[in-house]
Amino acid sequence: MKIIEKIKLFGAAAVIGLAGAATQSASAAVVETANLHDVNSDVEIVLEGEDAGTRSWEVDGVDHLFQQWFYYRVEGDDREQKINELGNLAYTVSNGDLDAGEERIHIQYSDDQRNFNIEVDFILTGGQVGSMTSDLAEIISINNTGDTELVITLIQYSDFDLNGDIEDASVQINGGNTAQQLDTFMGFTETVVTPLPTHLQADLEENLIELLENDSVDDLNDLASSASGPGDYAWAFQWDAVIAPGGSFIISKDKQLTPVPEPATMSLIGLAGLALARRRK
Ligand SMILES: [Ca+2]
Ligand SMILES: [Ca+2]
Ligand SMILES: [Ca+2]
Ligand SMILES: [Ca+2]
Repeated sequence: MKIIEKIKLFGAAAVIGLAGAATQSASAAVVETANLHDVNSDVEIVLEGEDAGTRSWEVDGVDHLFQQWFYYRVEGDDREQKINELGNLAYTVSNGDLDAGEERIHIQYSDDQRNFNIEVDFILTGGQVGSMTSDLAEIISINNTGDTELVITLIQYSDFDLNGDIEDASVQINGGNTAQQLDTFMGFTETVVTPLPTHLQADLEENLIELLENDSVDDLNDLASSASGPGDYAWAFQWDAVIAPGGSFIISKDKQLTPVPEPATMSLIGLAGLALARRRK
C-alpha cells in the first residue's frame, strides 16, 4: 500500500492512525474509490475518509503522485479541513471520448446546514503509449445555495513524488499561477487558468501538511520557491472568495506531466545552440 512509503514523515502518529484504520476497516463500510483511465495513464481518487484525495497518477506504469486534494474553511471556522469532511458525497465517472476507459469524474460534497457545495471535475487525457506525457484538467466550483453571503477559502494541496520516489530536485511557482516541480528526466507543470490564487506556497511536504492539518487558521506564506537540493517537495494554491447568494466561484486548472532533458543535457544543448548562433554570425 502506498501509505507505507511515507510512514517516516508522519512518524508515530501515522502508525497509530494506520492501526486505528485497520481496526475500523473490519466494521466500517468500504471507502469509495474511483479510477480513471486514458491511453497510457491511470488516476486513482479516494473519495472519503482520512486518506481522501487523488492518490496516484500512473503514466506508462510509473506513479508520479503521492497526494493531491482540496481543503476549505468558511469564515468563523477554527481550522482548514479536507472537502470530503463536508459529506453528502455524490459522483459520476464517465467515458466521453473514443478511447477505452472512463477518463472523467464529477464529484460533489455539500454542507446542508451552511448551504453550499463544492464540485470537482477531472478529465484525464493520456499521451501515446511510451510518451510519458499526461494531462489532467480540473474545474472546481464552489456554489452558494443559501440566501446569505458565503466567505470561504479553498486551498489546493499537491504532493507529487516524480518518478515514483519521494525525492525531487525542486519546486517553483512562476507568475503567481504556474507551479513547476522537477526530478531527473521528469517535469510537472500546473497552470491555474483562472482566477489568480490569493496566496501560494512552494515548500517541503511536511511544512504544508503541518499548516493544513493543525488546529488553527493559516494562510499560505507566498514563498514561490523551495530550498535547493533533493527533498520531498509539494506546493499549494489558496483562493479567498466572497460568494453572493445563488452565486458560484469557479477555478479552472490544468496539470501536465512531461519528460524533460537532464540539466546536464540541457546545458549541452544550450552550448551547442550558442555555438551554432556564433557560427551564423
Ligand atoms: Ca475513454
Ligand atoms: Ca522523485
Ligand atoms: Ca491550519
Ligand atoms: Ca513530494
